[in-house]
Amino acid sequence: MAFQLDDLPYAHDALGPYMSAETLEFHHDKHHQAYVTNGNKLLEGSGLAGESLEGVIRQSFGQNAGLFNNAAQHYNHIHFWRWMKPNGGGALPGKLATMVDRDLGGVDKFRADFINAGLTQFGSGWAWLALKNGKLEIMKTPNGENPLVHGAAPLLGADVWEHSYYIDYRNARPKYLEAFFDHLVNWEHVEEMLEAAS
Ligand code: MN3
Repeated sequence: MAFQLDDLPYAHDALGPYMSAETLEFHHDKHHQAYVTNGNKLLEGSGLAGESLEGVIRQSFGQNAGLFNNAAQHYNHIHFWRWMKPNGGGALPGKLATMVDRDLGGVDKFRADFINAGLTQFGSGWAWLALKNGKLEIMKTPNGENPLVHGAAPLLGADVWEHSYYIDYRNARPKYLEAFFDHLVNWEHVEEMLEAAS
């Protein structure tokens, strides 16, 4: 199965003013495309070409760094585009809200801890809401790594590579993460991934 880049699920200028068309033109059309192009080259002859994307990620982790980085970033970005929507943010859907109260101390603490995970990820990486052993957890990972290789299911990820925010926020990663959580997150897609994982 070759990797392919799908179109964004909205127009490039649909997430303004929180994420600009210029950011999405670079991030989706160039960065994500590069993960797809390089991943396909590395998939050839890897012995994993028949696997699902998740299978490639799990089996290349710790074994084939080049393929893992590109395949994991492909997966992360497929969902990253769907984890955002125009006029996002707002109230959490019912099942997610109940589990956030139970496992993460309520939505305000979840917001603070998720943003803090993104702030304290030194260098490039991701902040995550994940489901592990039936409970919600906040995680952070370097580079392209994601919860799939840590026995967990990713439910929401914030890309904290500089390419995700430098055009719009320069070095202000906190402002980017606050805008992401408050104005961009597509909580319905998070709830769908929670349903699929539980
Ligand atoms: Mn990125």
